[in-house]
Amino acid sequence: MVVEKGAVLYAYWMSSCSWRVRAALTLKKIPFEERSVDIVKARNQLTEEYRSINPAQKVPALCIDDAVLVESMAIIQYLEETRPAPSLTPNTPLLRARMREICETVVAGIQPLQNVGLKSHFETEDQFQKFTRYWSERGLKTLDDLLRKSAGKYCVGDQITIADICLVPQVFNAISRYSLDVTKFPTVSKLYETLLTERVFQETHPKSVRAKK
Ligand SMILES: N[C@@H](CCC(=O)N[C@@H](CS)C(=O)NCC(=O)O)C(=O)O
Repeated sequence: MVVEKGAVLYAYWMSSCSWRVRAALTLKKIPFEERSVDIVKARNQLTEEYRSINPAQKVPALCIDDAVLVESMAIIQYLEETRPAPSLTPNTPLLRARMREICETVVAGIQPLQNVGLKSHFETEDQFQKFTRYWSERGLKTLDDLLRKSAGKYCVGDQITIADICLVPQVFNAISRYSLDVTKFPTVSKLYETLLTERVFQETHPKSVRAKK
């Protein structure tokens, strides 16, 4: 049995990668304290102090079991292996592959291309928005096609998996930060609406995090 010694999550309320880990911790009922790293205004991720926590100077980072872990998917995988219940992974190789297709599409195909850290590399806000909206829409279209093959009540069948943990924060970003019309992607849209009613996504929603501050 793992004895919990108070996990600390370094995160930002609006960060989709932070939301992934917050949701995994919540689903697995692991108590944690969230410490805010302001990645937008104060840009605290760029300090040397934070660099000693996460060499990539990004959120999230999780201190747990006397270790500091970075990269949201590595963190979630660690939690899956050390705290297997409830499982966030389907029980057949094919469904696991379906889950990973969805995760990769979000984690590698969308999120890095809309990350706030890219902004300063564009001459205007307009150019950044155009770039980011293009890649977000293209990724959402991919997700819609993939999800038509895998979805039940949730992204992969009827069990909440890591795919759902990746999907919800990304769709939230698409709507709230980039004003995309996600109803153009009906399967994504329907799943998102269903998932938002789940307690885990209500409790870990950026608005709930902000309200607690
Ligand atoms: N692959 C990383 C991506 C981390 C990442 O891009 N985090 C964003 C917030 S979602 C961030 O900290 N951006 C600030 C920056 O790049 O300066 C993960 O999944 O943890």
